Amino acid sequence: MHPFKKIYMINTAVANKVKKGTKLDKKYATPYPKETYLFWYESMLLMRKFEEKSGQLYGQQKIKGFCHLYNGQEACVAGAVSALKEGDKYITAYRDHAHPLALGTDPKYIMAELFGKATGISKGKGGSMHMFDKEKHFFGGHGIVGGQIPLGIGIAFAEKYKGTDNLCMTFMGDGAVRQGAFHESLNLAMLYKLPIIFVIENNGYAMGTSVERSSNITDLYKLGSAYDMPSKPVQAMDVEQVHEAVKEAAEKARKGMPSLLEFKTYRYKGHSISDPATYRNKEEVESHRQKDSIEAVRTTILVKNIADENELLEIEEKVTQQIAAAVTFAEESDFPKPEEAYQDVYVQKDYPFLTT
Ligand SMILES: Cc1ncc(C[n+]2csc(CCOP(=O)(O)OP(=O)(O)O)c2C)c(N)n1
Ligand SMILES: [Mg+2]
Repeated sequence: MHPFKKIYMINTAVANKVKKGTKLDKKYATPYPKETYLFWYESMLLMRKFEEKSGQLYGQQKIKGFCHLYNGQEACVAGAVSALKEGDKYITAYRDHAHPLALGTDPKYIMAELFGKATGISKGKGGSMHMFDKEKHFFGGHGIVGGQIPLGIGIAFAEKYKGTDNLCMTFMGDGAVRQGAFHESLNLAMLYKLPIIFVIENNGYAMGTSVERSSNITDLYKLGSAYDMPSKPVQAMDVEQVHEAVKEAAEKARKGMPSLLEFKTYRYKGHSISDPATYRNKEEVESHRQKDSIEAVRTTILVKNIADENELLEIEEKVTQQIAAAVTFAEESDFPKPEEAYQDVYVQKDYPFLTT
């Protein structure tokens, strides 16, 4: 379909230069397969459109309860998934729709969960904040700020104990680093040399509180230095930079060295759907939208002739259809039966301290 056998990566800044007619300097070219670019474009577009639809459905009261959208942060997950392998584990907080989408969970199960339907990925009993997918190695979906961090080191410990070469990606927000559990987990991860990558998705705010208002150190990756943990900031509106940073950290993790990555990102919507976001102005949001990761990867694909408009259009249509099918599936599914409330409370049926 396209003239190149070898595909070259260029970063967003370079793509913009080319757009303006400036000749591309060879030093910026880095090889990546076409599939990677198309994976980024498709998965990020799916996340974006899925979330936009969820927002609309919330307005129609089809989706109720808490609902935190990920718009703007898509590159954080897409770049991580493309850099890792089958068997690696993932865990995050409550802003959790995008992670299973990138891992290949059928959107219909995620949409059904948002509707609270029995066919949902957590049987309609978790809702927006509690997505799980065992097959895709996605361990949720956690509502307690920072609560997933010690669980992440537990998962990483299990991998080490079993002697696999899998790692655990442990995502958290900037607000979570103020929890003691974050520091305890970093310490233990280094002490036990666990295969883990801690990712702070620093979107600038914990609800309405900016990082500047709550943190003496605003470059949050620096917190890792107290534990001698390899730590660095990543411009996470750029999916290629995310991919590179995760790839490098994964090599370390598989050799038993944890990392802390601070993804500098931004959420376009409020903290949750009910947040009017009066703590920031339109100009601020707009300045981040200018760096939109989906637009950037689209530009790169076209400018470098990695794929043409028609191929991208096919992807866009596929995404639209997937989302329409997901909504129909969710609408047509039943709510869980009341007795379901007593099921799945404990996974281990013979747990020794259970009384009947
Ligand atoms: C232990 C705990 N304290 C407070 C809350 C209320 N709360 C929910 S989200 C949130 C902000 C967290 O922000 P951040 O970690 O930056 O994640 P983001 O929402 O930006 O993704 C707070 C304080 C909570 N869920 N858990
Ligand atoms: Mg935040």
